[in-house]
Amino acid sequence: MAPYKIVMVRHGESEWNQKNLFCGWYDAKLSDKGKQEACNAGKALKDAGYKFDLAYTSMLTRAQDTLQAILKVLGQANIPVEKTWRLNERHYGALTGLNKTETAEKYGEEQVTIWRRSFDVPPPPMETDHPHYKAIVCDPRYKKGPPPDQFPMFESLKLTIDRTLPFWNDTIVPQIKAGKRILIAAHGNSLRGIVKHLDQMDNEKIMGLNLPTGIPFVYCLNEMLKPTPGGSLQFLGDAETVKKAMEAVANQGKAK
Ligand code: DG2
Repeated sequence: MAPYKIVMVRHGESEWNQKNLFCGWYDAKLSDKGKQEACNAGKALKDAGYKFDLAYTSMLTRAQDTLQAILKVLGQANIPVEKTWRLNERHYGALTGLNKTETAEKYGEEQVTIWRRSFDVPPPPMETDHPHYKAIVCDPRYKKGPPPDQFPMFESLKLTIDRTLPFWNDTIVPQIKAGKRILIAAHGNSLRGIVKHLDQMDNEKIMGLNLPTGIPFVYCLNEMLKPTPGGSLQFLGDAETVKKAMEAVANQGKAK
């Protein structure tokens, strides 16, 4: 048996996922479907016998509400939860609030795929006159971090990984090694960064990974915290449903 196991989940569908808008650091709420997905994730974990000692999530409501819904179903609403901006979604810069299909129609599907899935090409920066600039930058939840000189105005996957991995290495890894059973509720791209790291995926391969909303996935790790054979990215859901959900995420950036 693998010595360590960790469970991660992308939040349930948000109201902005539903409208197909680039969301990033905008604090969209869960849609009704997303709330149901979060409860279903809790049921799937309960049926599989999971219990947790600790949970981690981002500063964003959609991930926090997903986590709470899951913990409620598990009867574990009181376990310690740490929230950090380091698990936030990647910052989508100037694209924040734009419709993904309309953006593909305007700039081309190829450009949108580069913005959504390339490793190190960032979206254009969010300028101070962007309609959501103030709501994000002046949000009191960020008083304790990131420091003003590190507050992102855009992020590629690479930049997202650069701020997520220190938290993984310095905070989560010691708890895994201490034998704590951990659940992380976060976002499509902050989790893609962790998956890339764990599976040592190259920059090309990570482009093809689209994480579905609200379907928990498990990693079984050895003493070196490397995935055991067959222990990578095991979704708690039937293979066909997961495949379709992943394809649907990939297709969000297609023109009509
Ligand atoms: C989505 C991911 O983030 O979008 O920011 O629009 O996981 O918080 O819903 P999430 C967003 P894509 O990278 O899949 O376009």
